[in-house]
Amino acid sequence: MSDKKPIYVTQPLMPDLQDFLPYLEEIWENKILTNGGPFHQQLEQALCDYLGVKHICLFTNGTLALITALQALRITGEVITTPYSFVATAHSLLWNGIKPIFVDIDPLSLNMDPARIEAAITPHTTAIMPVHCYGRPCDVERIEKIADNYGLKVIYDAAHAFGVRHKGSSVLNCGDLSVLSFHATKIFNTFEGGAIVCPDAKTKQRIDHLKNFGFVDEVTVVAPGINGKMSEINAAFGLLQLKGIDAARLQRRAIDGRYRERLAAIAGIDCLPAGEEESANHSYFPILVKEAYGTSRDALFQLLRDENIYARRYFYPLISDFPMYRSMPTAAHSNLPNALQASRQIICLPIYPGLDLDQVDAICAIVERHAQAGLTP
Ligand code: T4K
Repeated sequence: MSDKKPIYVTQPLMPDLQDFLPYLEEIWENKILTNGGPFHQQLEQALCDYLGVKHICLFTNGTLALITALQALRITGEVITTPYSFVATAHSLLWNGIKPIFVDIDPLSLNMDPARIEAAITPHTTAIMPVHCYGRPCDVERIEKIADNYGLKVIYDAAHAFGVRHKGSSVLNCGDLSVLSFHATKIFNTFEGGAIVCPDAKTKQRIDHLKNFGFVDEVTVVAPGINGKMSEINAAFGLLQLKGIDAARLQRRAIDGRYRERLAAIAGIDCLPAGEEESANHSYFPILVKEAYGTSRDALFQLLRDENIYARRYFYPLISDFPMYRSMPTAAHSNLPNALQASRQIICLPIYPGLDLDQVDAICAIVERHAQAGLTP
């Protein structure tokens, strides 16, 4: 075990504490803590402006936002989704009594393979829930075409896709709804938090009712809603955090570039193809550890840990391998060969503002040292 300071897969962007105090003083002064207070309203507007979207509904976390997005569009029956994601994607379906139908991913983008969607459609299918994995846009055009042809809704799990653009516009404008996470591990965080991006005021209104128990006014409840409201303290933190987001993205970009440069020559270590510089958010730095590397993925993962580098295997195991999913016919490994392979090869290396390039070099040196080392357990 190394005595070096641990390096985690990510660390949250933390503004200067002094800069947060005026926000806290204002909350203490006006005593509005939640229920759509002034900071909540300001953050909604600021995010619409920053992201280039029309309407946004803030939530306590991304998972409740996913659950509510499905409620908002009255999705039932079966939903086609990816097994290669964080469990919250499929859990949001189960919480709505919806059956997830897993389809395989594309081996290059690691996003849902649109070529697999049509074969998975049944008379019970009502929607598609793809994930912009690592913030890399799905094949939104092909997904939209299929959804239009079959009359299906599309809800993007865009938990990783804060600020990502596609063909000149926010990727969050694709599909019927997009769901963001503002968890501590995300590039933009509100400690905990999330949001639904929606295209029109009417849908926003329905979502706002749903996240507030279904209340329309003091005496009218129109739906069995939930309590999903973001508090003022979280919203205030978001407003402050937004001021540093562009600088943080530039730092992430530099780290991404350095990894690519340093890892390029190592046989058996594949970086995912670089996204368009200006439109990517560099929220993760995934590598695939292939056979030619000579050391197995799990051995490299452990070797990094031994040096206090806490890389993560996002996403291993596959969602479809967890007990509540694995007996489903579409969870069979034979149905998901690309997802299975990626989950066995993936490591996400540390990337966050504040990780300096010397540390990136040190991580790359470890990866380099064990190339062809024959340490496969
Ligand atoms: N959909 C997708 C595709 C998602 O990735 C997620 C969340 C969701 C939906 C659901 O959104 P939320 O309901 O969470 O808003 C983390 C996060 O807990 C989770 O939010 C995230 N995806 C997932 C990909 O990663 P863990 O189990 O890896 O978290 P944890 O606590 O091990 O943190 C990883 C590292 O980050 C730590 O080693 C150190 C650092 N860290 C973490 C926290 C929580 C900090 O430095 N400070 C912190 O406060 O799941």
